[in-house]
Amino acid sequence: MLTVYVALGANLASPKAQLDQACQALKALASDGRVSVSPYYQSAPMGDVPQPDYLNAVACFTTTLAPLALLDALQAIENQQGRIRQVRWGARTLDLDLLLYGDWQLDVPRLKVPHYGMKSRSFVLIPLSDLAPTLILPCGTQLSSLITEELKRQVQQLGPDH
Ligand code: A4P
Ligand code: MG
Repeated sequence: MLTVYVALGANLASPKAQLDQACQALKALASDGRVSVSPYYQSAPMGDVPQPDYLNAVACFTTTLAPLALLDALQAIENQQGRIRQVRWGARTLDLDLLLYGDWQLDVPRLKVPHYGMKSRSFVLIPLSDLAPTLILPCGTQLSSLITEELKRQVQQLGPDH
């Protein structure tokens, strides 16, 4: 049984409802049915594709699923919530990226963990550090060493009444 971290992102079709629904769905993948979820953060879209702002969060749970079985389960949740893959980095109802699978480092055609973009993305690092402020990444980097004031300025935490 391993602890895993999953990044959630949505910018279409009521993003907050999409994240709420995904957090419920993730409970089915957790060994004890429990999922810890960070606050939700709004940010401007990364990349050159014109699209609405994103809502992002990070979820953490323990699981007995093997890495590819977990990826299959995450993609099934994306599909259930109406994800259509059109443009890479384009708008989506729900994106679930596997950030960390225990302290594994894995690079196979369908799955690379740690997730390739996680060390530079404010909308991943800030919610991840809310959940696990003392986390050390599989490469040995302390998560806290990656959190800068500039990164914090790029995301806006959603209040509890949203
Ligand atoms: N794949 C490999 N490793 C992983 C992993 N660790 N987790 C493969 C999940 N999937 C992984 O992903 C393409 C393929 O990556 C999968 O089939 C899987 O086998 P995808 O979700 O179909 O495509 P994508 O999401 O368009 O590509 P990608 O590279 O995941 O996009 P990103 O990097 O997630 O970027 N701006 C803000 N503010 N917030 C965002 O969340 N997201 C994106 C998408 C762009 N701009 C954003 C945000
Ligand atoms: Mg993705």
